[in-house]
Amino acid sequence: MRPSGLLDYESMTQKYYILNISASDSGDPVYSSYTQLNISVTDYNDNQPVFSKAVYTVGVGEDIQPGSVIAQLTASDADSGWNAQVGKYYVFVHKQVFWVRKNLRTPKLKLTKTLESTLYLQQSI
Ligand SMILES: [Ca+2]
Ligand SMILES: [Ca+2]
Repeated sequence: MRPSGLLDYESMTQKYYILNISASDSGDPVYSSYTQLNISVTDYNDNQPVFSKAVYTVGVGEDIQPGSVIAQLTASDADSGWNAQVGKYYVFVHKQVFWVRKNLRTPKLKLTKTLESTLYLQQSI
């Protein structure tokens, strides 16, 4: 969800501003003072991780062994810092058979059990 506002951190080329501000009284003579205001724009988590493909399609032989890598998945996030860290991946269906190793930059979908017949896996995101 994007916050209402005019700033978009990802498209801003300048993320730091220095303002010189003065304050003057209305007396006679006029006295003034000055200060500096440093403004840094910080990132808001307004982008979701996006996989490199909408659909991954792989074929594996029936003799594939548990622990074998079936697919390598890549998701990236347009935000910055922790807001862009993609640290968790889940398999929503067949999670007893497949698992994605967590906390990896390029997670791999692995097999946990022996398949009894040729498997044609199609993972939709
Ligand atoms: Ca994000
Ligand atoms: Ca952002």
